[in-house]
Formats: sequence, C-alpha cells, structure tokens
Amino acid sequence: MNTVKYIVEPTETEAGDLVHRIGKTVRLHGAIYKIRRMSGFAFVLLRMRDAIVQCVYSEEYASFPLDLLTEEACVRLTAEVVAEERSKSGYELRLKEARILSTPCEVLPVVINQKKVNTSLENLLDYRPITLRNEKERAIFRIQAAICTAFREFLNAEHFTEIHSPKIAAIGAEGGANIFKLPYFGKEAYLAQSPQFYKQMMVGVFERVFEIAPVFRAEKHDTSRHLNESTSVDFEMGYIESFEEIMAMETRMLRHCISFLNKCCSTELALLGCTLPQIEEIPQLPFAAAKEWIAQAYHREITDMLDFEPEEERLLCELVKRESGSEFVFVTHYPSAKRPFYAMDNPSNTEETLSFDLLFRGLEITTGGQRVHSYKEQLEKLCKRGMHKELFESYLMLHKYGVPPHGGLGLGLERFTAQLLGFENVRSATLFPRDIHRLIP
Ligand code: AMO
Repeated sequence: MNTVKYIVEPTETEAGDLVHRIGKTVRLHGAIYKIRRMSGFAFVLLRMRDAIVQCVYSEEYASFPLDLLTEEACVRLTAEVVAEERSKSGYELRLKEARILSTPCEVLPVVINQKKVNTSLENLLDYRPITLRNEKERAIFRIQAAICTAFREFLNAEHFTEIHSPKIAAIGAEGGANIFKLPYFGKEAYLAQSPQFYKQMMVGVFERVFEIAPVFRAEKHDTSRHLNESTSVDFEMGYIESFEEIMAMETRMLRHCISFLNKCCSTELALLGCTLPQIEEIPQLPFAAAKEWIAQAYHREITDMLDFEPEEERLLCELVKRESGSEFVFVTHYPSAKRPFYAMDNPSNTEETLSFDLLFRGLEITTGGQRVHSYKEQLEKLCKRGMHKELFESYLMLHKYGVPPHGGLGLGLERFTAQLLGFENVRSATLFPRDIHRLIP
C-alpha cells in the first residue's frame, strides 16, 4: 500500500474568502500586478483568479526583500489577514513569505496595470496575450463568459439540448461569397458559416436544441461590426405556431441574461462603468414600415428596398428609443430576395419571409425566423433559386422524412457584448479577433 499516492488539494484562499479569514494566516497565489512603493512600506497588488487584491509589504512582517517581487512574476504568498477599518475591504493583508514560481524575462511592451490600457485598439489587439491581463480587459471577457452561462442556464431550463455540430462542411448554409474554402483530402470543403442545417436536423431529434460555437465568414470588408470568425449563439425549436414564438423566447432569454449579469457581474460592470438596459416588451415592426419611417423621419431617400444600410439601423434604433424607450427593436418580414433559401415565405405575401432581426443600440445582433418544413416547398424554393438539389440531399432528408414546423435564431456573441458594454468596435469584445488584416495572435 506504500506505493499508493493521494492527490492533496491545495489549501489556498480565494480573494472572495479573505474577508472571512480575518485574524488568520492565509496562502495565496497569483501574479504581481503592481508594486506601489510608499515611504517605509509598499502596496503589492496581486492579480488573483477572481480579483485583484492589495497586500501590504513591510520589512517589519516580511521574511523576504521587496526586490524579490517583480511585476508579472507568478508567486505564492503567505499573508496575515488583519482587521483594518480604514481599508475598503475591512482588512489588510500583511505579507509574510513569498515563493517565486516564474519571473518575466523582459519588461512588458505595454503598460497594463493602470485603470485602462492606454493605447490604440491595434496595439491592444497585437499584445492581446498580455493586455487581456488588465483589470478592465479581463472584466469584459468575464462578462462575456457570464453571458454564455446565462444563455445556457436559460435554454437548459427551457428544455433545449446543447449540441456540437461540425465546423467543416461540404456546403455553405448561408449562401453568398463570404465562405472560406479549404482542401479536404482531394475534395473541397468549407468552414461553417453557421450551424443552420445541423440545428434544423436536430429539431427532428430533440425538438429544441442550442449551440454556442464559432462561425466563419470570409468578410472582405474592414468594418467595426464584422469579424471573420465569431461566436454564434444559436437555438432552434420545433412545434411552433408562429415565428413570433422565437422572438418571445429570445426576449425572455435576454431578460434572464441581464438579471444574471446584474447579480453575478456587478463588480465587473461597475469597473467598466456600465449600466445594463432594462428589457420590458421589445417593440416590433415590419421591415417595409421601418424603411418608410426612417425615410420620412430623416428625409432620406430609400436606395435599397431589400436591406438596411448600417446608418438606417442606427437611425431606426434612435426613433424607437425616442418613441418607446426601448433600446431593442425586432424588425420582421424581411424580403424573401434577401433571406436564405431555408427561410419560410409569408403565405399571404410570398415576397416577404416569416423572419426577423433584432437590433440593439443601432446594430443587428440577431437574425431568426421560421423555416420551410415541407419537402415540396423546400425543393421548389431551391429550384427557383437555381440551386442544385443534389448538393443538399443530406439536408433535405430532414424535410423528406418529416419535421415539425420550426424556427430559431443566431445571435452574434461579440456584437451583443460590444453593444451591451457600449463599445464602438466589435473587436473590443473579441478575445483574439480575426479580420482581413489579423490572423495573429
Ligand atoms: P446571420 O448571418 O444574420 O444569420 O448571423 C446571425 C448573427 O451573427 C452575427 N454575425 C456576425 N458577427 C460578427 N461578424 C460577422 N461577420 C457576423 N456575421 C453574422 C450577427 C448576426 O445577427 N443562420 C442564421 C441565423 C438563424 O436564422 O438562425 C444566420 O447565420 O449578430
């Protein structure tokens, strides 16, 4: 039995637990974020997993010289938690011992330990592996993680099953030229533009499914709203009576998300100076009416009857906010000519689809709608568009062998995060953005 070993759980303290350890000696680990030398002592900020905590270094208590600590060194520290009324936390952490686990070889190329990383977006992204260590940068992605947790929590409670569909595919689901090709053992394959076909197929299996995963779009334009790889929050649900049920589900999902963030990310939101929107009922209006309204209100000529210009999305949100107070608006019944072949046409006007976009603070964050579920109708639509039905045989099994009326949506995680936190560029809410100029880091 002597050879059997047991894993010993480390007994180190979390930042959040320190307040309960007053009067005790604790062990902590993290990276040295900042050293503030004062006269006779120093404040040492430790970047821990869950927060940045302030320790006090004084020769009186410490068994090591302050010079042992350098910024961005990873350390294990022993400290005494002493009650201190003058401190916001109610305690002071007096450093006693330090063990250096690793030290940086070079001084950082950007200052990351100020309130904000004071540099251009380009630099911020070029040095992402370290700029993300900044407290505010880290907060953005902690919030993004919480958004996904909230969506998952909501969808699981609504009996959606999480799926993982392939990202290498034989055909594109969304049409258009923005598709990445790749060689695939002598064949041509594509990076998935969306999980569209697979989530629809899975409606036939689980009725309600969702996926949070990357999607790829070969966008040739360098804009503040487009990425070449983004994270899509998709859900799809069966046995719907109308596409409005999807909008209602999204409204409830967003409400849950906002209340979850207010509860779990109050520190991060305060750090970023963000107040989250309240979501009551989200107003909706048809695409054609929205176009007219914008044209009239702003004396603009309508140049494209099939889609919005980015400026029109911004203006529409402005109008809706003025009229109803809502920062969200559903635009419904987009023209069939601009929607993919899987979108269901409105039976009472086949020029338009039973589909919608959700705009938030001037930007489209979601597309969704009801899908064609009849085999005959889907074949007709494919043929009308000059598409080769042979290419879609496996997708069409869905229709051929029976599927309930269904629909769903895709929400861009980076766009949603960016709008929620008030960023002008979607890249600010993307860990490692991919765009026409950027493949590294
Ligand atoms: P769509 O193509 O509109 O719809 O995409 C859904 C949502 O994904 C986000 N998005 C992007 N975000 C950043 N960069 C991009 N290049 C980019 N492209 C899209 C947007 C958009 O609203 N299959 C449908 C969804 C559905 O009907 O279920 C689809 O992919 O926020």
